Amino acid sequence: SAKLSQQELLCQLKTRVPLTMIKAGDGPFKGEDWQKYLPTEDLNKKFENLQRCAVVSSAGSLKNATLGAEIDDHDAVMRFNAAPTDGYSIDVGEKTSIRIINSQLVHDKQHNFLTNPLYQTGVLIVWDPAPYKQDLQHWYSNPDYSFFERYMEYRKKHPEQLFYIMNPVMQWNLWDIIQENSLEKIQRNPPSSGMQGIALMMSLCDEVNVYEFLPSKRQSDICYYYQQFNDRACTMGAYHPLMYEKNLVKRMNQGTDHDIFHYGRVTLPGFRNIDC
Ligand code: NCC
Repeated sequence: SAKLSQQELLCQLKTRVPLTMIKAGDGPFKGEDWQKYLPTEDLNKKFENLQRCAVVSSAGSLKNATLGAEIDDHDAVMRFNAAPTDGYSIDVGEKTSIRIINSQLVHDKQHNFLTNPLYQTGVLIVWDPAPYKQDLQHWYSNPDYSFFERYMEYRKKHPEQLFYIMNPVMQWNLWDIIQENSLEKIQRNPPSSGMQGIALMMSLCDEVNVYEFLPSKRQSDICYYYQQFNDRACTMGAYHPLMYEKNLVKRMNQGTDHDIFHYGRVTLPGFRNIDC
């Protein structure tokens, strides 16, 4: 396939990966309970006109990055899964506006999702590794990790906190673009939470700074900034097509290589600022 220019690539993302959350009435998400528990407020209504946004990967290379003040200086900050700020704010900041979590975290008891205060700040968005482009009914009766019940429980306990379920169509539209722009055939596993979050923030913000998704000079085999645990696969990918995601983000980067090397920082334009 012909290699797309940066502009063409950005346009593909903008036109093919619109923000799509499950709404009451979508396919099987009908009936009284879903009516009650799915947010009625649009995510882009809640976050109208965000200017500068930060996406903070969970990478070990954020250790000793001292990027906290810079990250908190954004209008909105996105974090992932169990990534904490308490005790790490000098490196990663303390603001959390949106947290993307996978269905495994909601499902697995060990995370104490219903009660851990970590999850009670900002807007939550959960996604599940649904099968490739099946209809919602098929997914609903057979999610990768059954999380729908605990989602409702959480909503019951924390009715004030906005909490969305991502429509799987979004992750697979994104996957298509990653595959089309890679030289090899990649496995059909959904993009990482990080990559999904980047696309989502490009929908909401004028400009998106992504931290330590493309590793800086601090790159190491340490998996997370918040755990003593080494595994190269965290940065390079095993289940998720992380390496291909990172190549794509590198091609869309409007910042400098200096920014990547020193700050692990990539700068992407929001969809509003991409003319197609
Ligand atoms: O590891 P995880 O993601 O929570 O990390 C969030 C996002 O940060 C980016 N990242 C992380 C570490 C690293 N060294 N480099 C990075 O670039 C990635 O973009 C990643 O998506 C996930 O994507 O949902 C994932 O979730 C974990 C785990 O389920 C959760 O942390 C909850 O405990 C997965 N790990 C395992 O299942 C063991 C991970 O594969 C992907």
